[in-house]
Amino acid sequence: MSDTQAKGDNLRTDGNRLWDSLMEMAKIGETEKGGVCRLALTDLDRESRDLFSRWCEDAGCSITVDKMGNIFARRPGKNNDLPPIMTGSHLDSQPTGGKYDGVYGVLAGLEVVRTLNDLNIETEAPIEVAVWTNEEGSRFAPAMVASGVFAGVFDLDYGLSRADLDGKTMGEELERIGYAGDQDVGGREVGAYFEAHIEQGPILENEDKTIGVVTGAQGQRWYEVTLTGQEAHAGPTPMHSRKDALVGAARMVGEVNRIGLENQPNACATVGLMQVTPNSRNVIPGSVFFCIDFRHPKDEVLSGMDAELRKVCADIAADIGLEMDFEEIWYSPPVAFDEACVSAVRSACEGGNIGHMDIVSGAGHDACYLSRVAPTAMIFTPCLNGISHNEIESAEPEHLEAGCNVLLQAMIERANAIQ
Ligand code: HGY
Ligand code: MN
Ligand code: MN
Repeated sequence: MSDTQAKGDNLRTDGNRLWDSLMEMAKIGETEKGGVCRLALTDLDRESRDLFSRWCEDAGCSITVDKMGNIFARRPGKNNDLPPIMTGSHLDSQPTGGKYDGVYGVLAGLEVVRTLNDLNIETEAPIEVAVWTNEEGSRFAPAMVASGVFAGVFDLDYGLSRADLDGKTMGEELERIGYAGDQDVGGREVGAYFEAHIEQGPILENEDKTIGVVTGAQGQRWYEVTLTGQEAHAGPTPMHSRKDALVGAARMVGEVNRIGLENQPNACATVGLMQVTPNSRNVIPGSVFFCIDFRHPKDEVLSGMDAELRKVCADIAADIGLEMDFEEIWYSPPVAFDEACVSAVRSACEGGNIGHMDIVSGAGHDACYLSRVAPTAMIFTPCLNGISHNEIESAEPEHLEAGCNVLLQAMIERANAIQ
């Protein structure tokens, strides 16, 4: 490795190799509309984990798996007693997810390893590429639960006991797919954590910037609500005597939306999952289960939204005569990332003459929990029309390559590889 080559600014990853890996991984769980359905701990998730692990072993990494199924591909450094410089993201997807959400961060990490190999760069500290289990929070709630256990936010029993709507637990499913690892979860030092991810919103595209220097992420609150009224015949039952659980849920959905709109700019309020029982066209719904997702960058606003939601839901349930089980199942406060890591990302953009801007993440990421146990920052790249959590999710190869180059620079700087 010549002296000039060892200088950080001109190091480049192989964008074509990264793109080919993304397209290869996208075949696992691919959907007709060009997206992926690879729910956490399904056989397809196992297939993607196996492929990633094989690629990393081919690149000379050792693989460890912890008790939450988190995978760590480790590339040794000169001094392996140093805490690793870590990157990574997730391989699980939404039911109608895209090819890049999560996968990009995992394969950008692999591309960094492959590039370091190509250039014979030996970093001072070891490098690790992580795959975090169940980041999406789609099959199992809450989201980012496995990185949360790694960061000590949740205990292991809580994590393993998370169950899907069919009652299958994460622990059972980890065993079934062969990813119930033997390593303790977390409790070890991480020198720094960087996560590359598509923005999943329209800001970078609207501002015509290639990289988002992510300074933090907004807070989230998730709720599960079960309304119980009375099933009855849709014909003979007079309107005024009904206890219609779906009417109650519909009014509450309207209030969720109103609370979101009244806390602009920035508030987000969504009901994405609803189950109606018995879900028959001529039976008054006796029971409805639905989930609420609230977000805001300011904790105090999020608390205000929370208080208002609890009141309006109680009022609606009382008005219709419904029983209501209202549970807040998850609270993840707003996060500010580490100044030194954020500036490592920013200077990597400046060094590479890459258009960039500071941005706060609207989505949650495993980096939010890693930031509790390690200096952390994220690197965003644009996605077409800001659309994500949708099979049409799309990204430009050159943007993904630029993000990977920034990741390489930031990791090398922190791994103080340049002698
Ligand atoms: O919900 C989120 O923000 C992430 O996609 N888990
Ligand atoms: Mn993601
Ligand atoms: Mn996602």
